[in-house]
Amino acid sequence: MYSKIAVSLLQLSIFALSTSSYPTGSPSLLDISISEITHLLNEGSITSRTLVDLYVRRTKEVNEALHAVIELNPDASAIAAKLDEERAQGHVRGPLHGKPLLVKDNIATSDVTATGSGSTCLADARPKRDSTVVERLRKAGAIILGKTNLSEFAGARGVNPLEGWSARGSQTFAAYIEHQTPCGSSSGSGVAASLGLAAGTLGTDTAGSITCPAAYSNVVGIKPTVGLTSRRGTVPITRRQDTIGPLAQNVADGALILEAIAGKDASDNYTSAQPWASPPSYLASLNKTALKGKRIGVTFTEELVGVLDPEIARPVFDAAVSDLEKAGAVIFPVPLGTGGFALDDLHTWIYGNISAFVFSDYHDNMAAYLNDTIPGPKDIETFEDLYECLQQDSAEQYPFYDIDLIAAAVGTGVPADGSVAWNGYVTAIRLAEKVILQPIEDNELDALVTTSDVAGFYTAPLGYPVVTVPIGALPKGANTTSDSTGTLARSGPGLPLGMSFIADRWTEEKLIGYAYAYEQVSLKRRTLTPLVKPASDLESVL
Ligand SMILES: *[C@@H]1O[C@H](CO)[C@@H](O)[C@H](O)[C@H]1NC(C)=O
Ligand SMILES: *[C@@H]1O[C@H](CO)[C@@H](O)[C@H](O)[C@H]1NC(C)=O
Ligand SMILES: *[C@@H]1O[C@H](CO)[C@@H](O)[C@H](O)[C@H]1NC(C)=O
Ligand SMILES: *[C@@H]1O[C@H](CO)[C@@H](O)[C@H](O)[C@H]1NC(C)=O
Ligand SMILES: CC(=O)N[C@H]1CO[C@H](CO)[C@@H](O)[C@@H]1O
Repeated sequence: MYSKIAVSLLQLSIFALSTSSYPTGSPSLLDISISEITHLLNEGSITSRTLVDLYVRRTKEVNEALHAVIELNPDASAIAAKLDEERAQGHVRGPLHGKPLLVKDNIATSDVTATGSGSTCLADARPKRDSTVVERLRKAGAIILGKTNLSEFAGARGVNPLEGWSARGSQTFAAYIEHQTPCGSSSGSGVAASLGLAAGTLGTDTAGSITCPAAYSNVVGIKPTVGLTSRRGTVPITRRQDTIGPLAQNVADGALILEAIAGKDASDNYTSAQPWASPPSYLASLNKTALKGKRIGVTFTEELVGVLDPEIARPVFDAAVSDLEKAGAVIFPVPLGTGGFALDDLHTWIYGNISAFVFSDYHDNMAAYLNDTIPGPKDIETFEDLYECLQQDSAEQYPFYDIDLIAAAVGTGVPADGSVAWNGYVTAIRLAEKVILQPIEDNELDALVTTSDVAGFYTAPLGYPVVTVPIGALPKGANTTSDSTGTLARSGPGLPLGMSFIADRWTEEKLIGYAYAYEQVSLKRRTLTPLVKPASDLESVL
């Protein structure tokens, strides 16, 4: 749920910071945009079946090393053939027609793949129907290729499981430094988007789970306003904060996927808060001049950089700020708001107040999710059944990996609709408003820009949207650090960095525009080369 920050030294990994190794000439799935794929499909150079075949091959080439994908849908090829047929007959459903996408393992599908949120126990319970977001993607012509790995239960299983680890998919690694943390919890979605294992992916976010993995995997992540995308059929933590959004190679692809999944849904009443009859077009936001004259607050304070060495990281952020200026933004260096308190205290209090409602919400929201599933041989009908199974199923590796957060939810005596939960929620919002909203209001900002870790945490209770874009990587000389078990490198030269655009609820339209304008000036994604990347590519079929 929260990215854990621990510092310890790992053996120095040797690698070279490379300049661009992005393919020139023949297009590559590492780099191609969805609209370029559309062009190839329309001119008949490739088919969706070919694409499915390529993405499957690419996944197999890297998955043993990175564990980004949990399960592939064996029917994807047949679905692609049907969509190829539709295209041949002149019926194109829209820009996602025939595009293979991967979704996080906590997003329900009623196809042959399981939905487990990384848990072998939960995977046994079969969703009765597709989640709303998957329904929308299929209607738009997308092919659901399979499920991506994640931090089990989106980080809400226990305290010691590492980010990107799940019983169903094992440890996800990101591709840019050796044994790199993918961050969590949409770990596999970030890695898969980055390596072109699909044309794009879906992730979910409760407190940074799209924002952080996007940054660590050198991709764009859009965390929508809570209520812009329906959560029906997605494994919950708390509906007050859960949201579903895309991770993609570029802002335009993210906008395209978001446009397909956004909208009202009678089965998720948070979506009724949308201030329009239907959401605006996010493709229409893609305007290179979107930042011109816009007041952008930037805040890159020391604690924002977490385990990263501030002195080493700062030039990367400074260069990003210069690019914002190049794109026409008026820059205001602003600190995060503190309302006169220490930021550390605010962090602790927000965390504490979220804890006052998150477990009771988890308890109730999970019961509602399980109501829409059909129990399998493990007979999981209730959250309590799940809790029992987690302790007994050896694949879950309990007690080596704890289940403390599930235990807290199962054992909560706090009613989700009672005053303790409500008070915690309202207090968390008020505190987070001091940090994020205050500097926006005081400086009349169009958006606030900060590091992805900070953006993920402080926007969580507010339900604010966050758009994250690659800005480069930690340079040579950065310390290599790992988690306390030495499993995941959390910092080191070549670690991708992202920056996040934040504003009030329902402002995706402008944030996507700003992110796009910055991206077009900076084009940082292409300056990083993954250490592990798939070999199969379009040149073999074009
Ligand atoms: C929203 O939906 C949930 C679950 O379907 C329900 O418990 C809650 O009462 C609804 N709230 C409103 C304001 O309708
Ligand atoms: C892009 O934004 C500018 C304002 O910054 C506006 O004048 C222009 O019409 C927009 N272009 C498109 C294609 O929407
Ligand atoms: C909630 O926030 C208040 C400050 O507004 C703080 O005093 C309190 O300790 C926090 N609650 C928890 C459970 O951390
Ligand atoms: C790397 O870590 C060491 C030991 O913690 C510290 O002394 C040093 O300043 C760090 N290097 C940089 C570049 O920050
Ligand atoms: C598609 C794929 O490779 N899935 C693998 C994910 O990881 C688990 C655990 O290592 C394997 O059993 C799956 O085959």
